[in-house]
Formats: sequence, structure tokens, C-alpha cells
Amino acid sequence: MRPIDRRCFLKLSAGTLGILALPGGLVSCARGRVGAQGEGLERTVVTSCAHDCGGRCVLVAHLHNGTIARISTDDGSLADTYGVDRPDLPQIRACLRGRSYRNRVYSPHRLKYPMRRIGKRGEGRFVRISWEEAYDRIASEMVRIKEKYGPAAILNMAMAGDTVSLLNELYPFLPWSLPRRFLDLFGSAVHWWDTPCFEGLVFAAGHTLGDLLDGSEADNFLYSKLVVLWGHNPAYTIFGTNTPWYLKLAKERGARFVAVDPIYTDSAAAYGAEWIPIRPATDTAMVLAMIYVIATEGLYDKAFVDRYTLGFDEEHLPKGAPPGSSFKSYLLGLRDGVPKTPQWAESITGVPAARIASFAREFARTKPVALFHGWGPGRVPHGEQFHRAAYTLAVITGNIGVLGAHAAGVGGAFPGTAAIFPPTRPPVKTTVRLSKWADAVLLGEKASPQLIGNFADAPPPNIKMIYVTGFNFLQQTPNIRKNVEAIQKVEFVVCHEQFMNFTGKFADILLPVATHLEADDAATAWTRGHYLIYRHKVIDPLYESRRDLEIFTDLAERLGFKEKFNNHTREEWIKMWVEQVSAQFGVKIDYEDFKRKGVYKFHLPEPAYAWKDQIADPEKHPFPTPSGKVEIYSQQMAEYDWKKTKYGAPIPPIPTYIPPEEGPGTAIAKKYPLQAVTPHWRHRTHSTWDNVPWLRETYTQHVLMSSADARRRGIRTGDVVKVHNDRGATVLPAVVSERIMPGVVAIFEGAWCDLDADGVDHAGSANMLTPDWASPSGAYFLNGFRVEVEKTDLEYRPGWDKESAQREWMQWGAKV
Ligand SMILES: Nc1nc2c(c(=O)[nH]1)N[C@H]1C(S)=C(S)[C@@H](COP(=O)(O)OP(=O)(O)OC[C@H]3O[C@@H](n4cnc5c(=O)[nH]c(N)nc54)[C@H](O)[C@@H]3O)O[C@H]1N2
Ligand SMILES: Nc1nc2c(c(=O)[nH]1)N[C@H]1C(S)=C(S)[C@@H](COP(=O)(O)OP(=O)(O)OC[C@H]3O[C@@H](n4cnc5c(=O)[nH]c(N)nc54)[C@H](O)[C@@H]3O)O[C@H]1N2
Ligand code: SF4
Ligand SMILES: [Mo]
Repeated sequence: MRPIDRRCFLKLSAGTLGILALPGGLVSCARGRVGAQGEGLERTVVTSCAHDCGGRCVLVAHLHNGTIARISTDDGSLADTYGVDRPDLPQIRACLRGRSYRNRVYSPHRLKYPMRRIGKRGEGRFVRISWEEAYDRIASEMVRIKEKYGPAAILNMAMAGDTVSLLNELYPFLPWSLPRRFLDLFGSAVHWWDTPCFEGLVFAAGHTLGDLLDGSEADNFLYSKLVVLWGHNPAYTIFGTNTPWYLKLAKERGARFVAVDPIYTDSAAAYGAEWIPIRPATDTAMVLAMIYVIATEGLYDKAFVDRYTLGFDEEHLPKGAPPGSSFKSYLLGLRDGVPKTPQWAESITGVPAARIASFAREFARTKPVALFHGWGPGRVPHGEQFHRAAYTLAVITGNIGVLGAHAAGVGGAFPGTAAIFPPTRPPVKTTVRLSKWADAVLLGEKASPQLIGNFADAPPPNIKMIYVTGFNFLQQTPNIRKNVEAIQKVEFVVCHEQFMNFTGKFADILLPVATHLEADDAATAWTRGHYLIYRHKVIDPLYESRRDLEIFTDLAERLGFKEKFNNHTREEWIKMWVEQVSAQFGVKIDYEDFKRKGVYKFHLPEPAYAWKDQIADPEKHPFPTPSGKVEIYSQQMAEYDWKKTKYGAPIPPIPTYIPPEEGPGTAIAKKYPLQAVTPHWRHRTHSTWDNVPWLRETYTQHVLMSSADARRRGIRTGDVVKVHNDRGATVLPAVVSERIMPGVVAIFEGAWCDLDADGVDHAGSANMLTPDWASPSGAYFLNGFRVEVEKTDLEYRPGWDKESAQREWMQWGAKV
């Protein structure tokens, strides 16, 4: 790499003053910095990460003699604008996880060869076999299982290993994802439907606004006056590479921040947010009480309610809805005798009534408000009610379809998820809840469709094989002990992996997958950000590893459907996709130029924000709901024959507070007085990156607890504790801090599970404790369940910690 010379820098500075009139000289000089494909001994190659990390950033691999010597990121030069980093032309800069990727690629623990299990499932004893033997065994087992057990016998366990990648998408609910297409074309496939990410939101958005994809871009937030982080921590979870940066700029422009969260998060700290601590799984009550204040004090936007919504009050009920069934009647307690006042909400949420009322008034009087109702408070019993209520709050205050306002969904603006493969159709209608996969296996045909989330008129699943692709599902789905029991019951398990993770140990055939740095591909942003990344192959696949696309293609060839599965080279697919995106967005992306630079950035004349057309002209652009309006009351929900749907049980047609399972007053709450939340952690993406020594040096797994709760139990920061409930136990250090409210503890999800002979985990894996109970909507129960914490003599043994030389892990609390 050439050092940046001063002349180059001066030209750049001139250029930044008028970006559209960049001097030509800058272009070549800038490209000399991190050009996509340099020459010689030292060269740089542009790529990006591919995991489900919340962002999608530029990684620049610096190769020395063909080996990655270091990784840097976007500095603007890829778009011929070296050094420029402006709201309309932001750099796409990587976080620590991406920058540490060398550690992951060259880890000595990479899976190197295909392997066959020799020990018991879970023991982790394998022998090396050839790819031929592995393919033979997989193909013959698939054929045998399909012939014997039919089209609903193979469970597609694919997930977050690789997402928003053009040629390696794994998320199974996307019809162009690799494992889904592969199993559909083979003819035996059961796909799950409830994503742990945001299924409550999927239900709420679909039934309130009509679409989950809001299409908002982060520069919209520059215009927000009040930013509400309601269970949202973008300093960790990113939510579109530059979202945290735009929020910082919004702060600099004077926006006020409020965080409603049981934890005083790093986002709350970074943006100087006012913290409103709230008991987990009770947020719906607080939102209802805010709307009560806004409605009874006449603070809502009446014109907005009139023009765009259905069911807010009796006047706006759809035809056919019974009198008294409006949302306002419910708020006033006209039917149940319980007005949803701030006093009512205080007893449920722990938030003082006066604070709820004053926040409601501030919310209604400030415009525009960006309401980030995060996915964490939706990962609770009846989490869809929280999101339905939050949409209602945003809509009745006129905070939707307006610059700077935000009602939260799943971005997806330009150009959305990368897709080029033709979608397939599943061989049967049969489906299951991921949260209930273990019951589907353990109970077999005895499992009722309502329990496992199947349609009443679909054949029952008959799961005898599990096909795992990029999903550490045994520890990432709730109730690990039940999961471990269930996996012993199936006849065959195949797993595509990069490391011997907890799930891999239970595989019969374990296949080594090359990382995304080892093949050409392309990527779009994760939820927000308008750019494309050409993900160049940086190095050849290490050892005998292969990418998922090549593995599935080889297997499809053996099974006789290669032509349908994959009939183009990687480059041909990428080229076709670039043409498709160009046509879709009316831009001319020059393929060779994009390939050479590695990045294409869309230039938007103004920030994109959700529901603009619907608000500007609702007759021409109705909301995509059955009525064309925002459905606070959903006639569709009132009329569903719920037992026949995949939801299995009724959900009320208006946003409603339903007391959560394991809530106050329940028997379980007496036995286990603490509520636990299991949020996403900064230095991992779920369980990915947990084994990277550089990152390990900056943190340790811990349970975060308040000093009041710790003192009562004689616990100090650094003590090893056991966190347990009836479902299981996990051992890890405690960190005592005032940054979490009393009565609540937090264990960040994703630590690599390490079970002893008694089934106790010694590494702080959160799903030892989580219930596999499912809300009808599909909203998980990963936050707000009950636990107890006690000091223990059991050993904390986080396997990978031994590899890090040092760490600073007391960041959350002082040693007391
Ligand atoms: N660093 C990092 N980033 C990621 C990921 C990762 O693993 N690591 N994963 C990515 C993926 S796949 C997803 S789905 C998203 C997840 O994104 P989110 O679901 O938004 O992330 P969480 O950290 O689970 O939850 C956000 C906040 O909600 C709070 N919270 C939990 N329960 C409640 C509650 O009942 N009420 C309230 N008010 N707050 C609550 C938590 O304390 C936390 O601060 O993140 C993405 N980004
Ligand atoms: N308690 C609790 N549990 C949770 C959550 C929570 O909030 N609380 N969040 C849930 C959420 S939102 C999600 S999205 C899930 C995510 O759960 P997972 O999908 O299990 O995510 P990871 O743990 O990152 O595991 C992905 C695996 O894919 C592998 N991998 C990486 N790249 C590739 C590739 O290219 N090909 C293949 N074949 N494998 C690859 C990695 O090595 C890793 O083992 O976890 C859920 N679990
Ligand atoms: S946010 Fe995601 S894509 Fe960006 S560097 Fe971090 S891990 Fe990689
Ligand atoms: Mo997720």
C-alpha cells in the first residue's frame, strides 16, 4: 500500500468542498490508497463481513504474499472520495468484530476436513473422511429418509451464519435462501416460521401498517427532535452500519434522547439519554398509559387519526366491529372496568405514574419523534402487543410518514436484501415454530398443530433428519436441556460449520465451510444503508473447506437437480444481479467499475423515510392493510379462525395488555424473584466471534446485577455465581452495577455452552434458562423470565478465554 502523500491529501481537501466536482486527479490518487485489486507482493482487496451482526461494512484486506496481514475499512477512496465522511456520503466503516476477522479466518480451530461422528452424539468424537464419502452418505440418507418418512421429514435448521449475502443467504424464511431452495427442490422440507429476531414485530407491522419493511434510511434521524430508544441499543446492535453515527449527529443538532430499558445501556450513555428503567415484559402497559394521557387530554393529532387510521375510537371503528370495541373504549376501561391510567401502569411497570404522564405529554408535543421500539421488548410474552401499541402511539401523534419521524420496522430501503436465485415452493404446507422445534421432534405426531405452530389443515411434521446450515441452534434456541434431549431422537444430522461449536458436536456428518473471504459474492446493507459491496475473494478456501453454495451444488448434482439449483458461475449471478438492481432503481451501475472499486453508493436527493407516499396521498397510496388504513382495530384479526392459522390461539384485534407469563404474582415469581433479560452483546454476533482471542481480551461473559440484589445475596463483582431456574443452570462471574434496575439481571446471549455431566453449563450460556414457551404471534420469551442467582464453588470455564493474553473485563462495575 502506498502511504498517503501530502499532495494527494491537499487535492482531497479541495475536493471535499464540492464533492460533485471532484478533480480527476483525486480519483487515481485516492484509488492508490485502498484500490480494490492492487498488484504485486502487497495488495488490498475489498470485501465485507457476512454474519447477522446488525451492520454490513467495508473490510479491506491487506495481503502480504497472499496472506491477510491486516484489515482496514472504508476511507472514502472506494467511492473516489478519499477522506470524505458526510451525511450524504458516509463511509461504511467496520466495527471491532470486522477488523479482527483475521483472527477468525486463520484460527487454528477452523474445521478443516469433512468428518463423520464416531462417539455418541454430543461427545464431539469424529474421524476425517473425504468429501466423496460425506456426499455419498448425505445423499443416501436424504433419499432413504424421504422415501420412508415423506415430504415433511427434513427440518431446515438454517439461520444467522451468513445473511444479506447474494450467493450465500441462509435465513430460511427468505425464499431465495440456499438451504431452503436445496431442500424444496429435493422434495422433503419443513421450514420454521418464527424468527427469534423480531417475530412480534412481524405480526404487529403486518397487522397494523401492512408491511414490515419500512424503507427508512438513517439520515432521516438527523431531523428528529426526540429520539426514543425503547429497548434499543444501537451502540451494540448497530441496526445499519451508520445508524449510531447519524444518531450522534442528531444529538449534536440538539435532539433529546430518552431510553426506556431495564439497563442503562451504552447507547443511553453515549447519547446522554434520560433513562426510564422499566420492568421487562411490561412495556405494553406503559405505552397504553401514555396513549391514555394523550387521548384524554386531547393531545393527539385528530386530522391524522381521521385520515389514516381505523379503530382508534368508536367513531373510527370499521363496519362490523361491535360497539364498545374501539381502542379508546378499552383504554377508558369501558368494558373491563380498568382504565389504563398511569397509576395502573405504575403498578405493573415500576415506572412512576407522574413520569409516564409527563413523558406522554412531551411525546405528543414534540415533532418529529423517532420512536425506536426495539426488538428486545418484543422478545417477551405477547411482544406483538407492545409493537402494536407503539405503532399506535406513533401514528396518533402524527409521527409516521414525516421527515425525522420514525415508527420502526425493518429498514430495507436500497436495495433491500440481495436476491437473485429463483424462489422455490416447499413440498408441503407443513411448518413449525422454531421455538417449539424440540417438542415437534419429541412429541412427533402427538404434538398438536397449535402447540408447534403448524397449520391445522397441513400434514403433521415427521422430523427424522435435521439439516443445519450456519445455525448454532442447540444453544441459540430456548431451553438447551430440552434441545439436547430432542436431537438424540432424530436419525440423521448434517451440519455445515466453520468451527466445532456446541451444535456441531451433535452432528453425524460435519462439513467444513469456507468463510466468506474465500469466495466471490456481493452484499447489501443490513436493514439500513444505500450501497452495494462487491465481496471479492480474498484468499483461496483454507484446508479442504468449501462454501455452502458449492456444497449444495455438488449435492444437488448427485441428487439430480443441479440445473434447477445452480446453473451459473458466481460471476454470472453477480452480473445478473447488478443489472437487476440497476433496472429496479433506475440507475446505471457499471459492473466492471463496481467490481474494480468494490463499492457502489446510491446518491439520494433527500433522506428516504417510511410511509411518505401513504401520508402524502392515501387515496393513491393506501397502506397495504385490508382496509388501506393503519389498523389500530384489525377486522381481519377479529374474524380469523385462529385455531386453523399457524398462530393457533386468538390475539385481540386492538393493542391490549396481557399479563406476561412468569409475571408478578405468579407462583414461579415467588420461587424465582429475579427477572432476566438476555440481550445481544457488543463483541459477538450471537455465538459467532466468541472464540476470537482479540475480542475476548476486551470483555468477559457475566451476569449483570444491581447492587441491591447483589448485596442481599452476598455477591460482589468478580464472584462466580450460578444462575438457575427449573429449566437449567449456568455458571459465570457477576458484575455488580447501578446500570441495571433492581429486580432484573442480564446475561448477554451467545456464550459457547459447556455442559457438565449433570447438565449444568459452565460458560454463561443464556438459553440454559429461557422458556421454550411461545406467544401465539411467534414472539419469543427470551426477556422477562424468572431466575435466582447464588454464589457457587462451581468452576467457570469459558473455553476460549485461555487464548486471550489479557482482558479488561471490569468495565461495567468497579471491584467492590
Ligand atoms: N453486537 C451485536 N449486534 C447485533 C447482534 C449481535 O448478536 N451482536 N445481533 C443482530 C440481530 S440478529 C438482531 S435480531 C438484533 C437484535 O437487536 P435487539 O433485539 O434490539 O437487541 P437486544 O440487545 O436483544 O435488545 C435491545 C435492548 O432491549 C432491552 N430489553 C430487553 N427486554 C426488554 C423489555 O422487556 N423492555 C424494555 N423496554 N427493554 C428490554 C435490552 O436491555 C437491550 O438494551 O441485533 C443485531 N445486531
Ligand atoms: N437467549 C437468547 N437467545 C437468542 C437471542 C436472544 O436475544 N436471547 N437472539 C436470537 C436471534 S435474534 C438470533 S438471529 C439467533 C442467532 O443464532 P445463530 O443463527 O445460531 O447465530 P450464531 O450464533 O452467530 O451462529 C451462526 C453459526 O454460523 C456459522 N457460520 C458463519 N458463517 C457461516 C457460513 O458462511 N456458512 C455456514 N454454514 N456457517 C457459517 C458460525 O460459525 C456460527 O456457528 O439467536 C437467537 N438466540
Ligand atoms: S458491524 Fe457487522 S459488518 Fe460491520 S464490521 Fe462489525 S461485524 Fe462486520
Ligand atoms: Mo436476530
